[in-house]
Amino acid sequence: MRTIIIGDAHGCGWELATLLDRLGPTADDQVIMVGDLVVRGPEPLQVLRLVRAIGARAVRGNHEDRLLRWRAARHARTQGTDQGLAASETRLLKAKWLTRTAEQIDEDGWALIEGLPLSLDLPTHDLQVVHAGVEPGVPLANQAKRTLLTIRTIDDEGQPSELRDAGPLWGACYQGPPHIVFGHNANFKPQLHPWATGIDTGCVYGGALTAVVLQAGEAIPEIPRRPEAMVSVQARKAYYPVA
Ligand SMILES: [Mn+2]
Repeated sequence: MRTIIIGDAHGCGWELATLLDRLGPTADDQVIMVGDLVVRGPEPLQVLRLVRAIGARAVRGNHEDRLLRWRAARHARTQGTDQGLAASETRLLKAKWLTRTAEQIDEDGWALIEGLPLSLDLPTHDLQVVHAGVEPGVPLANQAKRTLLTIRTIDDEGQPSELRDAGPLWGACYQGPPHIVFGHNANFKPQLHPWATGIDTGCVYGGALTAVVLQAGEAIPEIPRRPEAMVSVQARKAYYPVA
């Protein structure tokens, strides 16, 4: 029985299908996604259908969060109650990629997205999965939702930041247990810290889709010593420009 944790798919249906083909998960394996299943890539519906078909679990990414807010804003507009919405919410309806994705999602896809938790606990591996990360020193139950969905670094005042260059990576400042597996901060190389492992290797930007593969009861290994614990599929192309 393996645990397979997969990075940010961002609507890259071909890459996800190829990675799953290569890993061949059976009914005994559990597959977990780190969020940002969709948006920006070409095949959101295919990704959602694959996730459902293999019974994968996932955490909510900031893009799923935006999709749910988009849907609430669209609903309010349809009902004529959008005057009560904050400008930030109605602005979502003008976001091109978000809208393009949202309009393709079917009822089953919305049900899946609605049900995504902010974190998943994998006690047999002594690890937790969140989309972006955690604020070091704060218990998981007390983490701000915004932090779980968007943190990248720790700024000069010791506060969580969404920015890439506000200060050190949060994972470099964090001490477990538990180990945290996360995505969000895309880079063509995985982030390997003593207590945190980042696996968003930028598939939608032309990088790769990466999975961590753990055997039953295994903690996250030191990847450089056991490279076969990480499996990647190169993206066929860059579907979205690097910011
Ligand atoms: Mn993200």
